[in-house]
Amino acid sequence: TIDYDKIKKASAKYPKLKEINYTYGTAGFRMKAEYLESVIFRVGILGGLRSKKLNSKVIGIMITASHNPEADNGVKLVDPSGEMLEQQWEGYATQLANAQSDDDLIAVIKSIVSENGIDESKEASIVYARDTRPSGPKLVAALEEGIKAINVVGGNLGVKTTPQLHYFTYYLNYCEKPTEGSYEELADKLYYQKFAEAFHKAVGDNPCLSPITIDAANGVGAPKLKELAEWIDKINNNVFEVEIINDDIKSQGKLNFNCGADYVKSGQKIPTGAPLSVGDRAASLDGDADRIVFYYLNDYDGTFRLLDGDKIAALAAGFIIELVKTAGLDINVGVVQTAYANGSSRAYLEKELKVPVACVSTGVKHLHHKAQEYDVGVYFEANGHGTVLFSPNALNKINSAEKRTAEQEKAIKKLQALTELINQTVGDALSDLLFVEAILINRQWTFHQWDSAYTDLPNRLVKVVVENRQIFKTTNAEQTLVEPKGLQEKIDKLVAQYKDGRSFVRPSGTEDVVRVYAEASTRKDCDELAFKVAGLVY
Ligand code: NG1
Ligand code: ZN
Repeated sequence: TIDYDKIKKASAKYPKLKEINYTYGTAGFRMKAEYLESVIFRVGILGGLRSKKLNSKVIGIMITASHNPEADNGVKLVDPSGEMLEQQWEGYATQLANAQSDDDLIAVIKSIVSENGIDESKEASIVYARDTRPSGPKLVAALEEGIKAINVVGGNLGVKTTPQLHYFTYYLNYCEKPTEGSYEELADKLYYQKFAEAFHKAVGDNPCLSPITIDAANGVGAPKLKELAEWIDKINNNVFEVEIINDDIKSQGKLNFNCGADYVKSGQKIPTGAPLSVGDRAASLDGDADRIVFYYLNDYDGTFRLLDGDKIAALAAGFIIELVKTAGLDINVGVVQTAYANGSSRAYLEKELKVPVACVSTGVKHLHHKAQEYDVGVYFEANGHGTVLFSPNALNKINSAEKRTAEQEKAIKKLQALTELINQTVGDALSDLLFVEAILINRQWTFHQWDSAYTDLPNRLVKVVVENRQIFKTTNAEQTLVEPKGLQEKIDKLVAQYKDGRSFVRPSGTEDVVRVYAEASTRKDCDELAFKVAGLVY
């Protein structure tokens, strides 16, 4: 049961910083690490309440600030299925974090208990992990105090990628509960085993491609990818050759610094420590290994070519559609994007692949939920975060399909392998890496061949610091401003002056800025459009 005195006593050690107003946003709580101790203590309590509410199912908690600077940190909760925390509970998280005193905290807990009819006597359990940030251990200690205060069983997974935590949370709830071994080791072992085996199945006996260089952003992806690659080699060491760079997780100040997926995507340039030559293949992970972007140098002029989330979605959708057709299955495939997807990618998907494309608001949960509406839902944010969801209906059809010809049988087996190779709980840089590599191996494609499906329109994303970003209100999957009044009309007028022009403005959910996105048929036009729209906002 819940011992409110015990919570109150424990909470006294983690007083809320008076002047800060916390918000559980798109990526949970995220800010300078020193402001987070009280919040994370309280998140431990919230995890316990959520587990009790869901009949003792295991809740996941991840301590990370992803691609943000090393001095930042953050925390988010993961629901039993491995998905993000349900929206209504984000509100509870914000309420708990902002309770000013220990008494206020108790009052908020009691109100959550009564609003949800929570049975206080229910058992509860939580698994938690952190990335490699130096502030991690101290924050884990605060989390453990919160977990203890509400009398919940906690399983420390140690240092993990965000997607590993999601996957293990799902595993504990929906697969066989392990009876021996430490959770910390199992969360690695079960993960490596699953994805290494699925990779081999998906690759079949196709010849392997040239080595790939992975920039691990000096984060947790480095040691995890190294171990995963060893598992792959143990089965057959002739299939996948990876060289990991920016793998220094010991030195301070290196995490995400001038490297990683976010640096490469926003700057459209090579990370430091990556001497890239024409003919090389490379990719960058972010600090918690849930995003990946690929790149190479063009062989005729040596220019930098980015293969971002949109390109991954096009590759994945194209291959899956082909397999479904060959297999003769009645399965619909859809792609979900945000407004940041390049206009050319959308045109390619709709006109060439003839696949329905939905556009939703920024934030993984919006994409994930929309993707669940299709038999097979492919979703990727342009920044490289995404996955493919196979619905129970699709899995059923794939697993019970009649195999009339050898060709059909091959296509069905391949589809089966792909359903196992993609981490369906959340976007996962390591699983996505293997998924992309498996498709390229099947197709025997170079990066250039993959890239040639369509050419990105020149685009620009700029941040504008404004006095109050809350006054910017949007509709139409964030592509149209309803407030401040009159601003959208001005943007429309500007956009109309440029060939293939498109631009939209929205407040960021993770930073105190307004983002302006623009694309147009030439680099010059695009930059001019972005600059002019930013001028309207400022
Ligand atoms: P905001 O700050 O709301 O634009 C950013 C990314 C999202 C997503 C979230 C969560 C862009 C333009 N926005 O959101 O795609 O990754 O962070 O981390 O890349
Ligand atoms: Zn991340």
